Amino acid sequence: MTATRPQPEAPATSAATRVATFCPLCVSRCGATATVTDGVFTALDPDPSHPTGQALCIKGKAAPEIVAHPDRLLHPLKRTAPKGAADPGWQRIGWDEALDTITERLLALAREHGPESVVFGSASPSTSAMSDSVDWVMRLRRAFGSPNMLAYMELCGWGRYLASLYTFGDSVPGEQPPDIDNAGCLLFWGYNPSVSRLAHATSTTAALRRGARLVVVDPRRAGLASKAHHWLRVRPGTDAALALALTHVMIERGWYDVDFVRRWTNAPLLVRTDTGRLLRDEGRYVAWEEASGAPVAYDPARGYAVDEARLSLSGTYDVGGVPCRPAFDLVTEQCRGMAPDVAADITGVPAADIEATARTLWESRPVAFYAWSGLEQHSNATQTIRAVNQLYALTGDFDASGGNVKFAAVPSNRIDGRGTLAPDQLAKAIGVQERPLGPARFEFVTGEDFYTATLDARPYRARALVNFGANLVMAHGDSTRGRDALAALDFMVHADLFLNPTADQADIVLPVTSAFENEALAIGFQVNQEAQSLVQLRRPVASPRGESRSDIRIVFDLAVRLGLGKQFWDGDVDAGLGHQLAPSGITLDQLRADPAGVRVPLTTRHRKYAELDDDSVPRGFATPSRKVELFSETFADHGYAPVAEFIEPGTSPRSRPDLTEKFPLVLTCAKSLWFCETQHRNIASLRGKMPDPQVELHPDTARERGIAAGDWVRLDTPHGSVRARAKLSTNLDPNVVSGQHGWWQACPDLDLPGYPVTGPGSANLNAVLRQTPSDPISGSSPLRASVCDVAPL
Ligand SMILES: Nc1nc2c(c(=O)[nH]1)N[C@H]1C(S)=C(S)[C@@H](COP(=O)(O)OP(=O)(O)OC[C@H]3O[C@@H](n4cnc5c(=O)[nH]c(N)nc54)[C@H](O)[C@@H]3O)O[C@H]1N2
Ligand SMILES: Nc1nc2c(c(=O)[nH]1)N[C@H]1C(S)=C(S)[C@@H](COP(=O)(O)OP(=O)(O)OC[C@H]3O[C@@H](n4cnc5c(=O)[nH]c(N)nc54)[C@H](O)[C@@H]3O)O[C@H]1N2
Ligand code: SF4
Ligand SMILES: [Mo]
Repeated sequence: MTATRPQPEAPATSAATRVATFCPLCVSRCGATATVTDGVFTALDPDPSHPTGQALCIKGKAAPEIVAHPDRLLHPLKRTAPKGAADPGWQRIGWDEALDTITERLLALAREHGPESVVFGSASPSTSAMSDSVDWVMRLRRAFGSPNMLAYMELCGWGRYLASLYTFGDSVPGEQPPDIDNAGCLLFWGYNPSVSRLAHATSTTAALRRGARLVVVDPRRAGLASKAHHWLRVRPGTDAALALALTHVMIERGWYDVDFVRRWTNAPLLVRTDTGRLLRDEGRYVAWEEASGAPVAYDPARGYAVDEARLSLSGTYDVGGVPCRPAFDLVTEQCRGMAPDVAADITGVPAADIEATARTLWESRPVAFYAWSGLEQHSNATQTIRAVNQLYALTGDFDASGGNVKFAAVPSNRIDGRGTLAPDQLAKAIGVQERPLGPARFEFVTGEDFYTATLDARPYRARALVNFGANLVMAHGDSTRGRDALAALDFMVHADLFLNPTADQADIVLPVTSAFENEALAIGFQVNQEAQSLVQLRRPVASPRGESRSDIRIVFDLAVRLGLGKQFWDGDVDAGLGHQLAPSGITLDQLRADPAGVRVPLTTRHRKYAELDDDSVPRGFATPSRKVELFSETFADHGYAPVAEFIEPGTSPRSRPDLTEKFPLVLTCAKSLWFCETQHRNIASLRGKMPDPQVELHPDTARERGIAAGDWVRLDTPHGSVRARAKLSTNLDPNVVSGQHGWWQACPDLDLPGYPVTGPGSANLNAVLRQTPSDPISGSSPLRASVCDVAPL
């Protein structure tokens, strides 16, 4: 079918050429070899000589089909019908008209309402080639003056990048990934790399072969869970209870690195029992020295005056008439309240499994962990992530070989403009008033806050969106509200390879090249030291379809028109990339001459927190106390629990018994192997593998409802119904159901239908999920723990 399609124009070559490259379609960024036959990009294969090239998934192999797809956007478009109309009445326009219109509208809005009224959006770099260019979009946003970036930070970046800052002062596991090659035990918590990050899955399989242990915490026995030494089938959204119970066992049995806890966490610091705050003595923190029975001051810039081994971790001590307890005593107490039998009742994980897993974690150190979407999309996300981070801190394996390691990086210049926005602009970030520690503090706006700003002018009206690919309407909960919000904007630009339900609300649509038609720079591939040491410039292996342009080209051109050329090398992309590369000593010419990339010899340094600073004091951690903060005074300052706690999900059978009669089942979701998020249902070789939306449920649950495997069913939530086909899975808890989001697109090649975004016949899970009640700290949406029922259709 695909062979008969018109093929893109391509550079003239005589026969099959093979070009070293990498696939940027998802976070894995697998090393690959592209085949170009008679000028046409025909195949993508794994390149085992590349540090992420052991395997390619089926989506990567379908890359030529994606590039050549007849639905690709080929020209800039402008809408001619009013917003909200069923047909936007797209009319082809030229690039000059498109860019001029955008420039004129954005400048007018900035003049009249401030640059903050313009929000910039991006598809997640984990599910698109926006990893090539998202930093440039950030630079443009900041140069323009807007503190508002809409990029799913609250749905899958928060825990990995930002929430962990409050415990470790570092982005763990985002920028400090598991050292899978050297780990004794891998802990995957709400993470299924077999689907979501192939490079991690292949190295985990190798680690298992050499005898590493694997612990998987997941309501579904998916991917590597079937090979795990412990698979903990947690009830969705109760992971904090499980983490606290595991920590309890570790503390009770002494299965934790007490030396690390004393020296490198703030566990010894005294907490006043009267105020619940850390005790201060002339501004310094205070701990208790066991032997002398006296308080000891702790100054982050100088350390303790005594050896940390002497510091007390439990008990109550009188300091100047105030009873005080070491922070660790509070942690211990919090965990004691979640003993395995208590946690078993909440989480559904048998107490014996909790005990056994704690033992495995201790006995097969070093432990390396990854936690992702399973923990992110919850009303209790931040405290859950704190609880998992706390557990990890107790292993003592932070930045140790085989733990979570910050591998050495090739030196480069930051290009995202971080730190350039003035404080008064930062203070206008949408959501920062309500959640001062949340994503808005880091210039990310949540979906819900963006919709509120647009529809209700709170805290002010968001008037424009400059959107690079993101399919907001399908990706955030409450698609109807999303569509209304976009329709309410004064102006919207959408840059993409394909139209989607979000683009339908745009004023101007810009056609973007696929990753295989443009050049892109990758400095490091993250997963291990070898990968981090590779610098590669992906070469185009096909000519741009139609008039499409790369995201970077669009950013640079817009910047120049907006009068921001100075920050963008007057539109010279090569000069920008050269600036980014400069500290590495590598040039663009060098990279163009060798598409396989340049490997920079780098050595991993471990336990960098123990390295001494200029004053001969250990560098420690980038937190206020310079220690791993098991007790977060920052949280206490904002009225949040300073020690990790479990909170029942906001919409669950326990928190909402009023809903149980109609919606007795717990609903969660997971990604699909065959598609990235809401994309790729139009690609025949992928859709053929998974023709219909699916919902997984237990055979008993199905039988009780008269549902057989493969039946079309109705998935009912308190917010409506959507359709899917039943997949029966004996491994699921009979009370838990797992759905899929992202179904809207048709595949005419296979005669397979699309689905309405909302209303009758819809298969869009997010039409019947909501963004609230959200996590009070981050605004994370509860997409992974809510209630539902299933009925035959
Ligand atoms: N219920 C539920 N909802 C979820 C999730 C879930 O697990 N359950 N997951 C959430 C998560 S983790 C995320 S990250 C979001 C994902 O949401 P998005 O980041 O919006 O990702 P996609 O839905 O894949 O849509 C990506 C869009 O970008 C376009 N695109 C692809 N590559 C490029 C490129 O290089 N440049 C440009 N300009 N456009 C490109 C695609 O054609 C597509 O239209 O969804 C969230 N929504
Ligand atoms: N093939 C493919 N790859 C992708 C993507 C894709 O759409 N398709 N999307 C990309 C993006 S944007 C992201 S963010 C990553 C995400 O990568 P992952 O986080 O691995 O993705 P998920 O499958 O959504 O979630 C992981 C696991 O969490 C489990 N889970 C669900 N609820 C809970 C819970 O309450 N607790 C726990 N412990 N686990 C739970 C699910 O059953 C699932 O197996 O993948 C990226 N890679
Ligand atoms: S896992 Fe698949 S889609 Fe993702 S980068 Fe690798 S080949 Fe591409
Ligand atoms: Mo994501």
